[in-house]
Parts: sequence; structure tokens; C-alpha cells
Amino acid sequence: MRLFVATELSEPLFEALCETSCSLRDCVRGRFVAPDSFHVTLAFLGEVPQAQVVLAQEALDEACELQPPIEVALGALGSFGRPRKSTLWQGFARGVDELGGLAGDVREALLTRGLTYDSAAFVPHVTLMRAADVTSGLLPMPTVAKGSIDTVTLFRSDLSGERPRYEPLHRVRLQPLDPEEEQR
Ligand code: 2AM
Repeated sequence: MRLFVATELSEPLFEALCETSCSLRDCVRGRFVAPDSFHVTLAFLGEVPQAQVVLAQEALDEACELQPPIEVALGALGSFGRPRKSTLWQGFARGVDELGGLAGDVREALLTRGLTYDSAAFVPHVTLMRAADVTSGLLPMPTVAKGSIDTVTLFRSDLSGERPRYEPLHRVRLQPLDPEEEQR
């Protein structure tokens, strides 16, 4: 099955992303990502045999064991790919290094179990549109918000329907570090 690891987004972040997505409707043509699919991909594994899914779950548990929730702030819009058919996303103004650290830990835990992933450099982002035409260069000001990222999830990506469906297979809640543990 086709797998990826991603963080989900807490309420204030989600609402700001919905607002940004709405403001794009007036000025950019392309395919909009459904809000219930918003996420930050940490590692894209692609096709993984059923028997190895448990290894991906273990990797997630290990990578998140000592990871506290990450305080982030949404930031500017950006895009990947060709201007006529680009992936249009909203990035982060705060929490970039921490998200990078988490992605690195997840990727390392996958590798030590023999699982591979798309090795493109990690740029934390939430995709809002695909096949977006950004040739005009005119983009709205994004809505920004602060919030906490406290859930990391192993998703199955199902591309058989009209739009991609992301099914959570294994969810890890990030726990604040115990101050006593931190001092040891
Ligand atoms: P995105 O993170 O830019 O939105 C499921 O396909 C998710 O994994 C999507 O969110 C997608 O892009 C991300 N992803 C990362 N690398 C990918 C790849 N090589 N192929 C497909 N999706 C990929």
C-alpha cells in the first residue's frame, strides 16, 4: 500500500489554512486540496508491502518517543514545479528547524528498519492546490496563525477514487517532556 508519514494540524492552523485556501479561489486556477486532507508530509514512503507496515508504525513510535509538541506559525505561500502546473503551498515562519528535526528522526527510524522514502530535501509545507497556474505572479496575502503540532500519523494514500483519500493507520500524540526527565 502507498504510505506516508505526516503531521496533522490543530484547530487555529487549520482555520487559517482554510481562509488562505478560500482567498486563492478568486485568483488562482487549479485543483484545490480538500481541507480534511491538509497535512505536513514528513516522509513519503510510496508502495510498501503489507507485511512491512508494522515496521513503519514502529519507526513512528521510536521517532516520536522523546519529541514534545512543536510550536509553529504559518508563513508565506510558495510553490514547487512548473508555474503553469505547480504545487501551491503555505509554509511556516516558526518551527521550521523543529519540524526538520522531527522529519530527520522519522526518516532515520525508517531507514534503520530497511524502509526507504522520497529523499527530496524536507521543506515543511501544507499543500493547498495542485496543478495551480501561478504564471500571473499574483497571489493573495495568506492568513497566518500560531499553533501547536502534536500529532504524527502514518497515512495510507488511496488514489483509486475521484480525489486522493488519506486514511490514518497509526497515530502518535506528542507528549510534553516531563521536566524531571529533561534534567537527567
Ligand atoms: P505534498 O506533501 O507536497 O502535499 C501523499 O501523496 C503526500 O505525500 C502528499 O502530501 C505529497 O505531497 C507527499 N509526497 C512527497 N513526496 C511525494 C512523491 N514523491 N510522490 C507523491 N507524493 C509525495
